[in-house]
Amino acid sequence: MTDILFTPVRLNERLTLKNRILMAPLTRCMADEALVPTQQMVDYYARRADAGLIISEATIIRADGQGYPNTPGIFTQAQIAGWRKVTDAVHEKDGKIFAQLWHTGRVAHPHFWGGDEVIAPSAVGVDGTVPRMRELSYLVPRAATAAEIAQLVEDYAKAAENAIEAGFDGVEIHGANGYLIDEFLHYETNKRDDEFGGSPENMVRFPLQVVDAVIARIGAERTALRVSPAAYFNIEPDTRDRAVFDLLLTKLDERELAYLHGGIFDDSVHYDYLDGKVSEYLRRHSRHTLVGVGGYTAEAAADAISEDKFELIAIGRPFIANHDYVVRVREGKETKPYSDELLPVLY
Ligand code: FNR
Ligand code: 8K6
Repeated sequence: MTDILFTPVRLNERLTLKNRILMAPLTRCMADEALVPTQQMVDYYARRADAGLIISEATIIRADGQGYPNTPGIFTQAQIAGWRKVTDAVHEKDGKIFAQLWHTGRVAHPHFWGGDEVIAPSAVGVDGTVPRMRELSYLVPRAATAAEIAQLVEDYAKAAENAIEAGFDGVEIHGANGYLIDEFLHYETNKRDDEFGGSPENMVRFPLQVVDAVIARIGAERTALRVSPAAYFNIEPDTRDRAVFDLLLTKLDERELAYLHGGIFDDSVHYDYLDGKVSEYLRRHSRHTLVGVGGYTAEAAADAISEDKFELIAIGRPFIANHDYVVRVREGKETKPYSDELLPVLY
């Protein structure tokens, strides 16, 4: 029984979702050379407009936030105009769509914007090479100065404003998966000894400044956040991170976010230092509307929502394999399995 997935949810005065199935943010590397969404992307998102909410693929807030080829941006007029076609097509089909705002921090590569350095909280490099571009090794970043951090906060706020101009219903700040914001929240990547590092109070400062700047620009009803309390991707866990996330979630409870979203690929994993799964940890420490994600079938998601483990479910890989995922679930039809071979084609 998946009926509960098809009950509407009121997030706040501005936003009510027609069902509880969110399309998870999914990087597809299909924007054009100017990082503008293409007509193919318009069609891809429009075909999935029956989701309660689409979260766009991660979209960079400025040129030096790029870490993968052909990821879209939202910092030029051409990019805003390209996204406007996507949001119009989704709205035409009675859908809703948020933009996921992204800066990859130390996972960025200057190859993409023709620079020569990368900035991050601290000069700690990530191992390895850019996916699909094996010749590009990651650089050791330079620690951002306080003035650069202030500029980043402003650039997130400006990107949020641009997203509204492009017709998005709101934004999800990408604070997960080892990218810039997440790098401030973990001891492996944050070794600063100024007001942005060294203690939980200091480590949550930049993430909260971004949240507050975005809220000030576009309103809390249209602002959401994704976080990864369990470091599992691009970053090494440290048990001291727990206190940072405890504080972050306490402080977020003083704000009114549209929702809080866990950043995880497999929510069945138990993390000792979180005393449970990511969704369980977030549920215990936050009063916000929670999005569960990570390896869920529709049936498992419906059970979890019935048991009040979270209110909304984000579906990632199955939405790549099934543009008609929502219809298939509603009609009790089988869904096609995901495989990585589906990634090179948008349909
Ligand atoms: C992702 N994921 C992801 N997460 C994110 O916050 N921003 C992004 O742009 C992407 N991009 C992305 C691309 C691809 C190809 C995959 C498979 C995943 C993670 C995604 O949102 C989700 O958390 C996971 O896929 C787990 O959910 P499923 O796939 O098990 O439903
Ligand atoms: C967020 C943008 C990422 C760009 C490409 C992402 C592709 C991800 C493909 C799957 C990666 C799985 C990583 C899972 C790690 C789990 C470790 C326990």
